[in-house]
Amino acid sequence: MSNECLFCRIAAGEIPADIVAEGESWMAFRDIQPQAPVHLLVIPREHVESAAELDSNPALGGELLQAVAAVASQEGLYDEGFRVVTNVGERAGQSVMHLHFHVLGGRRMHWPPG
Ligand code: DGP
Repeated sequence: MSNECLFCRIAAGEIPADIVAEGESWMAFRDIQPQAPVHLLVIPREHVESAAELDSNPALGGELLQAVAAVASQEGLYDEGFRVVTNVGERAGQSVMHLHFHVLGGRRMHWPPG
């Protein structure tokens, strides 16, 4: 855990979040700046900077994607579809340097993204 890291502090319960589901290695909460009617963030409890680090931790990657599928189902997104995004690095739009998967749904999505 890093005291400097916002999502580490949310995972530790030091900063409140609207948590929708939790597992041993992960938690899912609502994004504070939602870009869709449903906008969740799925994060590992341990500090991992980005998806690039999953190269050396494929088991955690599997657990997080399983969590993504579970929370999407829980939020009722299966019928209409949903989008899963993870930004890697500042140039790709990552603003919080703790791995997170965005789970977006409840509206039509457009492609390509900006
Ligand atoms: P990204 O730009 O891909 O790193 O996404 C970071 C997301 O984190 C962004 O959509 C806004 C969200 N966010 C930032 N600060 C907070 C916070 O304190 N609480 C919650 N729930 N979400 C946050």
